[in-house]
Amino acid sequence: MTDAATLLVETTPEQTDAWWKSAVVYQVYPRSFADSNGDGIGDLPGILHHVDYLDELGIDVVWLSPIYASPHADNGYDISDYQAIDPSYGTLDDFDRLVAELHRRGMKIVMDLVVNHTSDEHPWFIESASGPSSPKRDWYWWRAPRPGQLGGDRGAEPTNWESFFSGPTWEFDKSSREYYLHLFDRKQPDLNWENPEVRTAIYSMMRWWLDRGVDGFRMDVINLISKDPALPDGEVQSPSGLGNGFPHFSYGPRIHEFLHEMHVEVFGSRGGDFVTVGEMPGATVEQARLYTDPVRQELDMVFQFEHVGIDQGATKWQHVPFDLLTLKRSFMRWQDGLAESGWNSLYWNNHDQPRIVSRFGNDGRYWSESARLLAAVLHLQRGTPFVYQGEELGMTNVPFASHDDLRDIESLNYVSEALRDPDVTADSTLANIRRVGRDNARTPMQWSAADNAGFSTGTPWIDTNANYITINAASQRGIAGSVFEFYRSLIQLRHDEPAVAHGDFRMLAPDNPSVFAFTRTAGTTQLLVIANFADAPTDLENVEEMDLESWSGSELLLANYAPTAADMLLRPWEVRILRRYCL
Ligand code: TEU
Ligand code: CA
Repeated sequence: MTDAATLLVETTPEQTDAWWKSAVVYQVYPRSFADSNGDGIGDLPGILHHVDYLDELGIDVVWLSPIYASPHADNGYDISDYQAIDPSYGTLDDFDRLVAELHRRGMKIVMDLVVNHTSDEHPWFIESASGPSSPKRDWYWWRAPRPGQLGGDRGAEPTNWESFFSGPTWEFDKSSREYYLHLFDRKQPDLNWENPEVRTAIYSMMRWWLDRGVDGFRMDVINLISKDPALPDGEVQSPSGLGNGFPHFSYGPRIHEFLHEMHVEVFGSRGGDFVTVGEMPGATVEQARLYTDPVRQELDMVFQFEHVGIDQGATKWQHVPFDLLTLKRSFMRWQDGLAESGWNSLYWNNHDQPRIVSRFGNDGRYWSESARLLAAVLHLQRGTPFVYQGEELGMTNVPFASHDDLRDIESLNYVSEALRDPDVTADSTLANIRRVGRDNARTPMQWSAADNAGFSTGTPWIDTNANYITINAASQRGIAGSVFEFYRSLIQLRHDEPAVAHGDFRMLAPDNPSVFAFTRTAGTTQLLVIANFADAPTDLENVEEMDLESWSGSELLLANYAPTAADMLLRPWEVRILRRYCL
């Protein structure tokens, strides 16, 4: 394996205008996008069938959540064969056809790379678990019970860490009387990246997909691949009595070395125009600047979680009321922090987050206005926007009626763990899941008002959201003022107006509790975005820095209300995007 350091100096062109900086990415969650054979599960031919729709929306890149062979304990984020398509999604031929069709229309495809862990049904783990003398034993993290403790007992785990999916991060193996590490579910054992054989196998697998025409990777929890080999206990913070291992199993001592080595070994000699985005819960601005600094050849972008954590307490299940000032301060930190080097990803939604219009908007009286406002405020920032399937239609959270409606392992594990506490009621867990559960993002795509929202002719693996009758693609495509057409216009604006991709960002009225306003400036072109994050009108006369006088005569590029004379009054959830040229 090439010595990473030597390559660093040689090969780093300044990527000022890398293609992905003016691109928009669309995330497809294959299980819930479109079912072509009536088994109730979305699949690759279903995606191929809707490439027209993606083309019409104008997106540049399709990111596919995992489609690899998997026992689906975590809906594919538990992979048992990295180079096989799961039969429920189709075949490699189906995949090749989709890649060919996307490329024919000038779109690119990004695969989900899940290499912090595999499935426990992956041959690597089966061999590793075959016994302490297995040549692949060190491909995973096996450890003896805590000294003086009996294996299998609560408290005997090698560390006291709490899993992302509740409970301890160690599973006891009776045959070898050792534990293996799983930061997520027990069916997702963590790979040991300290072992160079593991890294070599992963890099060759990635090159195999690049050879098949893939244009890049979204890298799942890539911040967890380097851990503190000493495996120290974590501080006990949560009611479960388990410890917070995050400081010990994330952003470890070799993270930059591994990311650079991966870049060199996988992309180094290919010179192709690939894109990589690393999912990095907990990443700070300072860390992101390093990971996305093109000179370092690690990642192009990261997914940071700060803005999707502002309404959460110590755990995602504890609610903190939404506060616009906190949101604005977070975006300012990231916009200013990566202004000189590095690059932001921009997202409101993905398959792990609740629907934004229900979360930060108003999915009742101002459903359409707030969905479009949220889109504009995100897409006009400096960075690469990611649209999650259904977001462009304003899909909302789901009023799950009972726990039987749920499918997500994180939520189901949360319920069983929470109900160990007699003071916790089943209803309270359901209320929390209605608010932030991941199944909110995973109900079938709402194509039309037909049965099952036009998603399937069979019984969907998870029920549709009953509001598909009114919220669906068929009732929005080509309809002026629809959420779909608003997203299409935003994406067109990013393609047509360079200031959207490259303009300097400046927040206005940062201390105003209901107005989110900022400018983007590129040369003599300046854009102004003004948004009223409230059910009540806002009079801009009382908003500092809002001298709209100087914008009179400017061009109204996009808005979610018809313009009125009273332009100093922002109506509920009103957003306007203006352009002027400062000669
Ligand atoms: O998510 C990692 C991650 O951060 C999530 O666990 C997140 O914190 C949580 O879901 C928020 O509720 C990635 C994938 O996106 C997720 O779907 C997988 O379940 C997880 O990794 C394990 O692969
Ligand atoms: Ca199917």
